[in-house]
Amino acid sequence: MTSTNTALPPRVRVLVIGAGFGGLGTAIKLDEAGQGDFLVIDKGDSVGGTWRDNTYPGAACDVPSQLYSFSFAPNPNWSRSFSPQPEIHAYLQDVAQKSGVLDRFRFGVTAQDASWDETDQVWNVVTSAGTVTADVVISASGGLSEPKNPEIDGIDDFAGEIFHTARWDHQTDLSGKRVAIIGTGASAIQVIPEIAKTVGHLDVYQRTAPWVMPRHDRAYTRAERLGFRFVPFFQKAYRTGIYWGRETYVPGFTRAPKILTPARTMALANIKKGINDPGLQAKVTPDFQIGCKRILISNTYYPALAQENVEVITDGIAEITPTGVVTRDARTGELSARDVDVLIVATGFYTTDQPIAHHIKGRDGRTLGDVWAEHGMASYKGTTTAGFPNLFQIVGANTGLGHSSMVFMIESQISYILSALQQMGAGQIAAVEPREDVQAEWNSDMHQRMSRTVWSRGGCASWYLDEHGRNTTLWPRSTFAFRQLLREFDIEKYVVTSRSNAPQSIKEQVS
Ligand code: N01
Repeated sequence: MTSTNTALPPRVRVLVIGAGFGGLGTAIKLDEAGQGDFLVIDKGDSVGGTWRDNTYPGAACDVPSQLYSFSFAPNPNWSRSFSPQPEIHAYLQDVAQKSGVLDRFRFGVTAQDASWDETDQVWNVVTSAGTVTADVVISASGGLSEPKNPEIDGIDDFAGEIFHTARWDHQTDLSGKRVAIIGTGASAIQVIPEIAKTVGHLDVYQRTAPWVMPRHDRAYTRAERLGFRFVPFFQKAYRTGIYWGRETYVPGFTRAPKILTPARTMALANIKKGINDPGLQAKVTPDFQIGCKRILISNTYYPALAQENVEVITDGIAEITPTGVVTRDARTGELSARDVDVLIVATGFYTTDQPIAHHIKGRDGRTLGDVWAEHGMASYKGTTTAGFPNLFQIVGANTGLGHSSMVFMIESQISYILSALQQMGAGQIAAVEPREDVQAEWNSDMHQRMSRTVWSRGGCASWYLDEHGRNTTLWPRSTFAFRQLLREFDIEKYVVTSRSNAPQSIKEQVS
């Protein structure tokens, strides 16, 4: 799906960065609303974002695709309850083709620097293929797009093959090799059962044991698939059922972790079912409250760890040498070295310090990264940020979920942004940015709510928390509350610059 026409228009009304669920959904809805003057750029070679990039063996979604898909583009062809990555990527490519918006997508183009021009009230965005000027920038680059490599002494000197799960090297044949994987998060627990089938030996470096529940995955029956295709409302009812089922987790995460006790019981039973050895059972039993980190789902992870050719190593990694990994026993300090041919890092993504934030300069010339370095990511409704006029972020601060579909959140944000653009267009408005007091109040509410959650009180460290220990990634309420709050653009909460005043930068507040 590489765009053949790579020349960028120098001027557009809306520039969208990223062509994953967020960027593609935005483009389709802009087009539908008659706001066709937009450009979408993406550094990859097709739509899909994280579902294009994460091609590791076993990659699949842990939210059923009936819900993890656009509400406006249902797909009767999902093969299973939890779709594998290739199906999700193919779905997004299909939706993109059918929507007729791809002529405004440019692939292989990286946004390098975006700066707000206060005089002309526009964004100037320097990309790898030239500069684009836009009234509005929508950053949809995703919260899980920049792989994070571990900072371990000697890692750069490893002489074998080394790669991150999100940049899987399909040229490397793992058959019969000595392989090590660092990390036991959502990506690792999907990779491990797949590669354990063929590698000679697998060392699994576990820093923290995750909670892993059974995965109720199955192929859809022929009757179900026919129903999805031909029976009106069947698929919609199915989707609605999944949505509300998932939503019942929210009180357990946000207020009363005791509600998650049955999940804990199921996860403990999952360990016993998959592993007989009491020593290994103890090693993989988490020591924090379930829900504090993302709850994982797998039926094959524990049986894979119990295989003869797999070893779980819980000693901390002291260093990586050109030939392997050296660990240190926490009690005795004794070092042990294990040689490997291939090292896989499954160590997650930059979430609270997203690299793109360091390339977006606001009204006073500071980058989002500079502003957020002081107190952590902060925005209004996870979408707009004081000091950054006409910048909208999809999957911004405190919009992530641990229990349900991010596509639901993304669609809520798209409708909010669309409402903003409509109001700006109708009122001849040059620029909007949230009032500082409004943003401060929003974030204070977020963090007050956060203090009661299992993510803050569950006794774990996680990628949800930033370097200040604040949870700036997750949404601490129901997803329908989010949808309700973003139903319409609340312009009264914004500093508004009218077009006639724009050159003098005179701001007037509409109340
Ligand atoms: O990354 P992670 P991920 N030395 O950050 C360990 C989504 N996702 O790519 O727990 C040793 O969860 C780290 O250890 P610890 C989903 O939202 C969804 O797996 O920090 N170990 C952890 O075990 C998910 O949450 C799906 O102690 C180090 C692991 O690396 C998010 O992506 C599938 C280390 C990182 O786990 C990220 O998942 C995949 C170090 N220096 C991903 N640094 C599905 O829908 C880190 N670790 C199924």
